[in-house]
This record gives sequence, C-alpha cells and structure tokens, in this order.
Amino acid sequence: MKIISVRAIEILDSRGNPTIKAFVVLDDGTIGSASVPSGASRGDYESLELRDKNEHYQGQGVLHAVQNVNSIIANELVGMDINTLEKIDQHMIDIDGTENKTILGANALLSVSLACARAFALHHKNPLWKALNDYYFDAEQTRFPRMMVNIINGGAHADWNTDIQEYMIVPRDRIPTSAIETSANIFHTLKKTLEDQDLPAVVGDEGGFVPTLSSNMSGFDLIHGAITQAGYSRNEIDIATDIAASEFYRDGTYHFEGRTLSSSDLSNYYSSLIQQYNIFSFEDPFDQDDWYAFSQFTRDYGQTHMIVGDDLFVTHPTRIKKGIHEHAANAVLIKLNQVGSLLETVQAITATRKAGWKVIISHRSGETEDSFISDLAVACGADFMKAGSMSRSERMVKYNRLLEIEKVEY
Ligand code: 2PG
Ligand code: MG
Repeated sequence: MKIISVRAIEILDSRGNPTIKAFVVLDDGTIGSASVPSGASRGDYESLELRDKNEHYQGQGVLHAVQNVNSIIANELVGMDINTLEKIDQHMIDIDGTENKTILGANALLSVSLACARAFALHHKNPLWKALNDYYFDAEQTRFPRMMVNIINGGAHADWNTDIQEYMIVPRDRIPTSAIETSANIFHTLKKTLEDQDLPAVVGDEGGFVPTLSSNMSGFDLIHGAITQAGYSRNEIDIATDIAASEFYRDGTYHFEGRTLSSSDLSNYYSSLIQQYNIFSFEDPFDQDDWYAFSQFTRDYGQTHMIVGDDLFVTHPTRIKKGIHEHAANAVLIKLNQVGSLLETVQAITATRKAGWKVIISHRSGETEDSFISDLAVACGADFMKAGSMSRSERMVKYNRLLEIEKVEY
C-alpha cells in the first residue's frame, strides 16, 4: 500500500503557540494524521524544534518546518510502502543527516512519522495501540500504564509559584476506569481544600492547580491531605515529583527557595522529602549535566525509589546507554519530540527495557488534541504514563483515550 501524498499545516497548541500537524494519504484513500507537542522546560540536548524566528507569530511560527514536509519529505516519501514504517523513518533520519534534526526540524519529521503510523494502523483496520504492538514490539504483552497525574503545577509551567515543577499522584491500580475516577476525586478534593484556605484554585499549563505556597514542601502537604480527605489511603496512591532541577541550576549551583545549594545539599533535602512524605519517584532531581549527582543519588535510593531521567536523557538512545553504563537513574521519561521520530523512540524504549529500567511515556507542557502517547503506552506495556492533571481537554484526551481502549477496543 503506497503513500500518495504527504502534507502539513500550521496549527496552535494548548498555549496558543504554533505547532505542526501532518497528513499522510495512501492509495486506498486512507488518511493518517498527527500533531506535535512542545515543551517549556526543555532539555539542552533535545532535537531541534524548528521555528521561523521572524515576524510571523512573534517568531514562534513553524512555516519553515511545514515547508520541509510539503517539499523535501513529501518528494522522498511519495511512492513508499506504508508497511515499511521503519524504513520510512530511517529514510527521513538519513535525509536530515544530523544528530539533532537541525536540517528538517524534529517537529517536521515527527509529525510525518506519527501520521504514517496512524495511516498504517487505519489501513490494517487495527486500533493504533494494537498496530504499534504488532509492528514495533514483537507482539509483546500490552498493558495499561500506571498514571502519573500532575495536580499541582510549579516552576516554568506556573510562573515559578514553586521551584519544584510537578507534584503528582500515582494510583496503584492500572485499570483506567478506576485510576481516572480516583485521580479526579483527589483533584476535586484538592480544589475544595485550596478554596477553604483562600488559595486561588486556577490551573497552570498542565491543568494542575498553581497555589502560591510558602515552601516547596507545602505542596506535598496539600496533596497528602487531599488523598486522605478524598477517602483514599497511601497504600492505594503513591506520590511522585518532577523536580526539573536544570531550571534552577546556574553557575554550578542550585538556586532553591532563595538559597544556593550544592547537589549534596539537594540530596539531603530529597531525603527529608522521602522521610516526611514517602515520595516514591524523583524526576530530574539534578541538572542535565550533573551525571555524578544522579549516580550518587541512584546508588543511595535506586533500590527503593524511582529515579527518572528526562532532561538528562532527552529520549536519545545514546544518552540512555551512557546513563545505563553510569547507573545514573533507573527509569527514563520518553518524549517523542525530544528525539524526533517514532523509530528512535522505540529504540529508546527498547534500550530502557533491556537494562531492566522503567519506561514512562510522557506528554509535553504544550500539547494538542492528539492522543498518540496513550496508544504508545499501551502498545509497549509502559510502566507509567505522564499526561498532566484532571482538567484541560488536551490532557483529558489522553486519559479519555485510555478509557476508550479499555472499554471498546481491548
Ligand atoms: C517535563 C515536561 C512534561 P515540558 O518536564 O517532564 O511534564 O515538561 O514539556 O515543559 O518539558
Ligand atoms: Mg520533566
């Protein structure tokens, strides 16, 4: 089954910034489409998000990336067989030829890569998760991921109300129907708590609340309180955090709560978080170049806790392999647009798995109404999925897609 056309358009993401959506048409009339998200707390080593940097949309336009799809990529892909997804991605990677997709743009490349996967699934009349599982994961066991639900937003996602970027609840139950109801109940209970304390209950970029707090720790107090008030026990719900420490690392030190801390000061702070709040997962607890601190922390807590690399690994298989060699973490946050193709994302997942590490499929803080990550999480049997809070449709579409898979397709 051949590709007869590839096209892209400029659309807007959840923050009102331009992003790209691609359409791939097959000769039987099948149309696959996909759109690409965008981060705010971006890692330095991510693949290039190509932006126009001219007067169009105040520099944020992606018309150059759109043009790359409509001309270079379309010319090369038309006529290729959709049953060779790997070959299609590899061909685009080769045309670009750079480590970080600086010629075509990772946004251009990824939009087509994902649209091809959708066209492939539709052509075979398979749900996307099933098609991805068959094609890329050797029909390995599929399963629903545990959800990491970010109900308090901070850092770069919320004008720095807290230094810590994400406060997440993580139901132990994997079944979407129950995990989503539990998360929504806690989210609404937290809203009442904030209102009772005269704190604003407005939401940030990922749909979590953005209260102004006297300390970073008090976010965990609020979450812990909401879990119990909503009638749940800590045996049912874990608490996780994305520190996003690269965002407050400058000139060799961490600028946290108005103080400058060394990585060992910060480790001590995390020890007290573990003691007081039983936090089970720490994402990016240190800067993206502070490999030594990551390794030390993993040595101390890696047996009992999850240490997640996001900015550290940027979903690049080479950085993940370095991390495995240096025992720098025990879990990888997987974001398709950090690397820029489905094929390389699958390679990143496979390398993570092979090391016995945990796989977390993740959204970005700037999202679209695309729910590709939910299908990917089920397809690869991910351990976790991070998709924001229980509000804002660009977040809910991912959770609702899990419900749909559970109730209609699974
Ligand atoms: C993160 C993400 C998603 P951003 O740091 O994990 O929550 O944020 O997309 O801004 O990088
Ligand atoms: Mg992160």
